[in-house]
Order: sequence, then C-alpha cells, then structure tokens
Amino acid sequence: MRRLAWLGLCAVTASCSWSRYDALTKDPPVVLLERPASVGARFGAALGAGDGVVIAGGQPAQAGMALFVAGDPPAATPVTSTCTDLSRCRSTATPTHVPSPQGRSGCFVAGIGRGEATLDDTAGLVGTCVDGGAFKLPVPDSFRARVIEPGLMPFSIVGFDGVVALASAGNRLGAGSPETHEAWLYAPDLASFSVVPRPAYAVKSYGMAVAVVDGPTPTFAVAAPAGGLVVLHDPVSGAARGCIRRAAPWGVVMQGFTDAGKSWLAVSDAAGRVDLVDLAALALDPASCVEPGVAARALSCAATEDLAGCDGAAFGFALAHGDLDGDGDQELLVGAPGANVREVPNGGAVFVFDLEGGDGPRETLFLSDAQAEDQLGSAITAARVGGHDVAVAGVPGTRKALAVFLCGMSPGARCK
Ligand SMILES: [Ca+2]
Repeated sequence: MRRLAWLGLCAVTASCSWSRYDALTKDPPVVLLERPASVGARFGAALGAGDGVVIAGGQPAQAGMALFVAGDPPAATPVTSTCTDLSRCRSTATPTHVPSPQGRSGCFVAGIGRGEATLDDTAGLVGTCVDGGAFKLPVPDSFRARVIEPGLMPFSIVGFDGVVALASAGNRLGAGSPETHEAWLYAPDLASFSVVPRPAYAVKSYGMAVAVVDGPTPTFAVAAPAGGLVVLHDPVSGAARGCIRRAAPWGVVMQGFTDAGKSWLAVSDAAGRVDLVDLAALALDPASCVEPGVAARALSCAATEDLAGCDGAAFGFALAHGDLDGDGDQELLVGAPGANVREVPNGGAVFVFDLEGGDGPRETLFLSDAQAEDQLGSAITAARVGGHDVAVAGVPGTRKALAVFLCGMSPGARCK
C-alpha cells in the first residue's frame, strides 16, 4: 500500500491509520531514533529544528542535548551533543534555532549556565552549532543573579517550561523567564539584548512562554498564563502594542510563524484550548487586554476511530508549524500527548491543521503500535527534508525514542 492509494482510501473511509504500514520493513513512513547516551530521562521532551538539523533533549533542567542531521532516512546517531556537563549547563525545554554566530549554520541555544569548559565562566544562555562550536549569549543581570548563579536552577517553579522560554524567527531571538517576570530580545548579532517593558497589568508568570513572529505584523509575544494574558510587543521598539486574553491559563504554549503574507500566533493553554490568531486582524487597546474576537479561530481535538480521550488529551501541550505536504503553505501541528491511541492510554498524537478553513484536523499522526504512556507529541518540531518538512515528535514516556514522520502528508518515493 503506497501513500497516494492510502490517501484515496482515507477519503472514502472514516479512519486512517499507520497500521497499513505495519508490515513494511523497507522505507517505513515513521522512523524512531533511539535515545543517545548523552541525553537523560524523557528523551524527546524538548525539541527544536533549523538548517536541516534537529536538536533533542529530555526533561528540562538536566544534562544532555543531541543534534541530529535531518534526512531521509534521518541519521540514527547524533552528530554532536551539548550541555552534557550538569555543573556547567542545564537543558531548556525550548531548544531554539538562532541566527548563525560567526557565519556558522545549524546553531541552537540549548541550555543555561556557564557552558562548555572552553568558554568563560560568566553564566548565560548556552549554545552550540552542528559543527560542535560552542557559544554563549548574555542574559539580564536579574535572571543571571536569581536563576543561574545561585545554582538553584529550580526545576520548574511555575510548573511547565522550566525557567527560561525561548523562540526565534528570522534574525530575531527572544527569551523570557517567569522566575523574574521579564522578557528580552537579542540584537541580530546576538551580542546584546534589550529587556522589553512589562505592562503593569502583566505580573505573575509573565515570560513563561514567548513567540517571535516575522511578516507584515512583526511581533514579540510574551505570555502571562496565570492571568490568561499574551502581551504583544513591537520587536523593534519593545513597546507593548496591546494584549489579548482568554481564561487562564491561556498562553502556556505559543508558536509564531508567517504564511500567505500574514503573521500568525498560535496560543494554547496546554489543556484543550488552542487559538490560531491572525495578528493583523486584532483590534488592540494599548492600555488593556482584549479578547481576540474574530481574529482568532479555535482549533479542537477531534476523536477518530483510532484516537480518543480528547478531554484528557492535553491537546496543545506542544505547538509547531511546517509545510508537511510541500505546497508552500504552512500547517499547524498540535501535540496531544494524553490522547488514547486505539484504547492505549496516553499513547499520544499530533494533529495537523490547515490555517484556512475547515474545523477539524486535516491529518493525525500517531504510532500504530503505541504503548501506554508513550506521550507522543509532548514536544514537536518540523525539519526540512527535500522539498517539504517532516514532523518530528518526542515520545518521552516509554520508548526512549524520537518519532520522525517522514510521510506526514508528503508525497515522494517513500510515501506514494
Ligand atoms: Ca503545506
């Protein structure tokens, strides 16, 4: 059974599943990457991608981030690892692609601390490139003094993302910390940063999630989920243009991207509520927070013959975007690690949505042989392979492996 035939079958039957590939040993549509020895528990709980490289770590605030070269098939072993010395680096939940320091490519911020022994002893954001080169970025004094240097490295006081949130787009890198209630943007050369002014209405948990959006409505979004708030900053001046709100804890996870000439922001409460916001369509008030109104479209978990348990699915626990079918338009990927897969509890799934139209997901990704507590979709990213993106989903619960969906809607030799 090849992919196009499978798609045709999907159109006329109620269910689609990966089980049709179960017997395939050649060119399987899903590849599992085993946990490298350099990465600790819950491998796949932290994911990022860029420049054809995937970075994967485990539970935040421990040691170990591995960099894999994306490909078809993906390389089974990491090309390099970073943040491997716990005394000098703790991993972040949001490893983030950054513009190339010194003209290199495949570079990521992977953790916080003093960094590799070859670097100086000042604490900051710790980064690495696929060529193994290490670098470090400065951080605000308050964050360094309160979070990094005391050696506290609190596992996660707020509970979800650890102590620092990161996001990038184009040549902009943004960071936030709920521990110090602040957020900052780096200059394109990453050598300096500016803390953005926090509005008086956003206090507790401000900085827990951030998103950087390019396009016609460039935005640095900083969430304060305890208040259900997302503050939208001008990324050049840093000033707050306004704020959108929903019922708390909205803003636990965010993802920004551009598509079809628009700037989009996806916002989740990590527990079933996901909104896709057209940033140009918002009617903002500079002085207060407003409901996003018609600028937002709610996306929902949808049970299928294979997937159930939407109420406890943690729909929105992770968000990513990518062009999975190679048509030039982005799709939004929504993780639901608590979804039940064919009555297997918390096997986990990724729902793929088109940006325009249609209430339900266009595709669902899961493992046909899911095991209980796999929690696939706890973290997701998309990596460019050939003419399209492949979905990469963490399976941190039980498999100690990373699932690469080489056929997430994409045509090609493997997926016909
Ligand atoms: Ca597409």
